[in-house]
Amino acid sequence: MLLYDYFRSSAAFRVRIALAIKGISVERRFVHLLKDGGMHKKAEYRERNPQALVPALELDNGVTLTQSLAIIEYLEALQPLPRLAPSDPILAAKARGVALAIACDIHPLGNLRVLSYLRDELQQSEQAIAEWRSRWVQEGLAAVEQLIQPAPFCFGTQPTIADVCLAPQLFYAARFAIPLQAFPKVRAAGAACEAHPAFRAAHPSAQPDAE
Ligand SMILES: N[C@@H](CCC(=O)N[C@@H](CS)C(=O)NCC(=O)O)C(=O)O
Repeated sequence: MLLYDYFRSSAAFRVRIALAIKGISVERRFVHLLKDGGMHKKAEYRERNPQALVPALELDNGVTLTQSLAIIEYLEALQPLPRLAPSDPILAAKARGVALAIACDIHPLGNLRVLSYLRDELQQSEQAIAEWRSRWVQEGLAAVEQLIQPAPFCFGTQPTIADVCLAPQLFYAARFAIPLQAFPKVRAAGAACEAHPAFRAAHPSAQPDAE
């Protein structure tokens, strides 16, 4: 399998964490989001992912999967253990709820294309963009704070899909100095992720394309 990856991409980071937890190794091709106007916007990549977003996972039979959570579901089906969805159906739905709160309702608002639109087309200042970024991350994480039950991961002693989405969102928050003091449970789950070998291996700073 071949992962189209970019070290700083939160969505690609999720897939790298899932791969590391499951011990699945893949080849990688790096798609730089900034160089040359964005390699993800070139026809060669769009053929694989018409959304022009990283990641994508090309399977050995030539089929390409898009969307990090769909890719992770595929990996879970391919190799069920260690599970990323808790076996208890209520906990599974809660973990998925947190994953979706992050992946659907927080992350897209801070994405490169959204911020570029604010900056370049709506002529917003860097200060306005920083406020936008911080506003949606903080509002989203305030809800996540209410939803998780860290022990020490979001829903128990093992990382779930909720942690797989939370850790990259916290990396993003740290990168832009977004304050997290108001979210002690989120910070506790984040600390558990930081100490976990799979999250370390998947971390942007540990990738071959890191800058
Ligand atoms: N919902 C998608 C989000 C993918 C996504 O937004 N990827 C970002 C990097 S984290 C990207 O490629 N951004 C390029 C852009 O905004 O132009 C997923 O989970 O895979």
